[in-house]
Amino acid sequence: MKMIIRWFPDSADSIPLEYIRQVPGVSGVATCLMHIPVGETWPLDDINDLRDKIVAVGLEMEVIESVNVHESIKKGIPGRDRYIENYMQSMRNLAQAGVKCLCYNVMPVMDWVRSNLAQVLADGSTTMAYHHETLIRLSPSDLTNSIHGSSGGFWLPGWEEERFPQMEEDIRFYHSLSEEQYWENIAYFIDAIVPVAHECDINLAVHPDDPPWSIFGLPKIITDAQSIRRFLSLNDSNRNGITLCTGSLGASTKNDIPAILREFVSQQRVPFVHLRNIKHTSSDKDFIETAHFSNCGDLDMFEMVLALYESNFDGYIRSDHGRMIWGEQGRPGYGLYDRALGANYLLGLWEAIKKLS
Ligand code: DNO
Repeated sequence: MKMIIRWFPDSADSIPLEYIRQVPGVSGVATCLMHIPVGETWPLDDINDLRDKIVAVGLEMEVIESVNVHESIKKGIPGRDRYIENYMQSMRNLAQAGVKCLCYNVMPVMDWVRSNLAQVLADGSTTMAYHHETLIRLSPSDLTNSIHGSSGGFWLPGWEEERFPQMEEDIRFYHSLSEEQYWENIAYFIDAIVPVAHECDINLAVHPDDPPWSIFGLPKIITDAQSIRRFLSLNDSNRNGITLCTGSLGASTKNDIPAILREFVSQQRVPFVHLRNIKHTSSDKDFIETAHFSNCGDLDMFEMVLALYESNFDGYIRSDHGRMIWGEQGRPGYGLYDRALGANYLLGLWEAIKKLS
């Protein structure tokens, strides 16, 4: 098991890489190229430059999060093959630079979403919150303004500005596409990329939908154990895996996360885990992101780590979104302090379970 931390290059992160190096037990970062438009090939030289910068401070770049999937592929429209070719070439280039795991998602139009990026908690820290009724009343432009306006000068990952002008039109497009057709479009993409993953020894790790239910009438296909089973059966290779995100799946109270971890880790289909905690608030569809410690949220992190350990998990874990504490300013969810606390709490659980086993 390797503990890593997500980090964004090109001044898109408030945290110097050297600080991440100082977090005990952290071996590397999950990162990405920020300057390549969605759908274009990631050039080998740029990937190598990024890796060299990371390796120079004593960290590894074995995980990429994410190479985003062009909307044409998700829509299944003419032109998608060019973007799939580019995706495959990016995979080859990443593998050549030493990348072992590629996290991506198949959420239409937008990546994860929250209604408030800086809700003040009783202890004075701030955190991200999701309030369903508030969110669904926002128009796409209200949403993009609120995401952009309150993200401290950064945009949320997957919320690149270039997507904004098409958002309303894209949402309308999906209203006339059935969920089955959406699955077919994704299957077409998976059929193409899994053989390349084999050829270049890279593990694909799709991220579940966040939140794990439909918003704005969009298809959301990776939301629970059954849909993960279906996704993995699109191609039975264990290169076709999942990023098991406890916070995304845990937003649905119907999901038994330790059972999900045990099922898919023991099948060797989980190369990457995002471990974070959430707490439901006014209803089952409303939640805040809490500190990692079990007592702070609804998810029992001991049970999560135990499930990983007992299923012989051997991939990458990252502590996930943190609160903003100790006056830190930075990307919502991606400050250093709370994620460093989280990483060390999780490493402590792992060490204790290992020694007691
Ligand atoms: C949120 C992240 C996601 C994830 C993408 C993967 O914090 O987990 O943005 O990186 O969905 O493509």
